[in-house]
Amino acid sequence: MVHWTAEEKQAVTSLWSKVNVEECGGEALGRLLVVYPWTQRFFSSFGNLSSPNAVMNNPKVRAHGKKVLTSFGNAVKDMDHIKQTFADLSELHCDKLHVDPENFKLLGHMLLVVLALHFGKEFTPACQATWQKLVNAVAHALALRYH
Ligand code: HNI
Repeated sequence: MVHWTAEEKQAVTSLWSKVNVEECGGEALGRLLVVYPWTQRFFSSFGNLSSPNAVMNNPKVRAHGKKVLTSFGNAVKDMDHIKQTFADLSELHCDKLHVDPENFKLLGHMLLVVLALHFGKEFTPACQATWQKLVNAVAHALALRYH
């Protein structure tokens, strides 16, 4: 199990309380689809993904990004039980959606980019390191069903 110090928990919770899940979730998922275009294959029902602008302004991308980041927030709420929290979603993404688990890491990177851009100086190196640890833990939890 990943161990979290009180400072790390504090760093995660305090930034999270200021995150706009719709904006940041939509932006993170949009960037994933733009930077790694092969990930678009999972979202063929989302309509127009024909250009970076189309992706970033697509309401379905935004709505799904919000859903994903809201779910990510469950990791923030209970940082000591991340594996349990994502057990069902790991099963869904593996058995039903067949999402390659590498994509969970890529989305985690995109989320870090979005947080850095939104929070600027507040996203300190220590804050970055802690969020890196958190996105890694969530990606790992989501991938467990594949092992
Ligand atoms: Ni993901 C559906 C959470 C990463 C592809 N995903 C969901 C749902 C949640 C969710 C919640 C809705 C489940 C339901 O309807 O019961 N996804 C998460 C989380 C992460 C993540 C927390 C990582 C932090 N998902 C990804 C990635 C991909 C992905 C990286 C593909 C690149 N997810 C999907 C697809 C669906 C999905 C596809 C179904 C979409 C739909 O509604 O058709």
